[in-house]
Amino acid sequence: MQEIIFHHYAASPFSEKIRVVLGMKGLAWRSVEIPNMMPKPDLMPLTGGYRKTPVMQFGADIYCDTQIIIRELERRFPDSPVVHHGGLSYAMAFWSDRPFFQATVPIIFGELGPMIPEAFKKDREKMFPERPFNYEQMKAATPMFRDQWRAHVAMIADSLAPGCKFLAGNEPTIADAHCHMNIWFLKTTLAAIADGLLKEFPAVSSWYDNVKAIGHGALTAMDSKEALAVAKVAMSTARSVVDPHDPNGRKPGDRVSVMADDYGRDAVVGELVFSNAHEIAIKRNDPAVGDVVVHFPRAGFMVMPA
Ligand SMILES: N[C@@H](CCC(=O)N[C@@H](CS)C(=O)NCC(=O)O)C(=O)O
Repeated sequence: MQEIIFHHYAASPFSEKIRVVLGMKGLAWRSVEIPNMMPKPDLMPLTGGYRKTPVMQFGADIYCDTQIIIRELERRFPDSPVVHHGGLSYAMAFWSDRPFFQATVPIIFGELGPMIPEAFKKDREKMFPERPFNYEQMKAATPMFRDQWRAHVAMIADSLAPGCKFLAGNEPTIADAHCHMNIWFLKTTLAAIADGLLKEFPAVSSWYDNVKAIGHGALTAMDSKEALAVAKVAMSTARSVVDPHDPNGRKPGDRVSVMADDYGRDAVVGELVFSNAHEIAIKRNDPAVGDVVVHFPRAGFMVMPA
């Protein structure tokens, strides 16, 4: 069986969501530490330009975005399912990844402001070209975002049943990972602010401790160069399939460009291998890795002819 190779960094909340899923599923995985800003010289040959964190690799198959990573982990490891309410749990990811995340980020950066390195600010301005990285503005807006953050946590509080360890009972599910991510982000960067906001919700704090206790599965470090070498000798397991319902009549072999529709909109260009309502897989080549197939979710991504 191909090893799970996970490209991430410790402080990344989206990575933490996946680390928790790996823990829930009790999986062993290889951990490749990537930089928290560009350049990412050993990641770009794999993704073809997608620069966000995290990325998952199985041999010569590369998965970009937590949505498709979760789907692929469920597909490859069906004996320990964590997604029980299929479609709607992926809808819940949008809540965690967009409005809840966008309320968490300014609270953190507004507070850390002057401590943030210049290179990091410049990098994030490139990722959000329409928005300057202005921590004074973020700080000024913090009261509004604290209100938002509290409202999102209240939604979690209202979903916890007395006597249950997790949101759906005594076994963890993907809902726990989605709900945990932003609380983890605030707690690990600004514990006092998080604890102040959580005081009102003691049940959320107990639930949070239960999710934390799941751990991250069994990880062993891998050097980024080794990950490139794994891709180079592997062959993608993706098979070419025509999507009979593609609303735009795309077919295998078409050259397409895929990019996120929110931020970090770097386009990845390749030849379509297969696509369906949930996933698009494109083949590309890089001298460092040979042929690889890069997989993206459909919701939240744009596909254009290249
Ligand atoms: N929709 C993406 C969002 C990922 C994301 O925004 N990740 C942050 C880090 S947690 C990021 O890429 N930051 C810039 C970087 O790491 O270079 C996903 O679900 O994976």
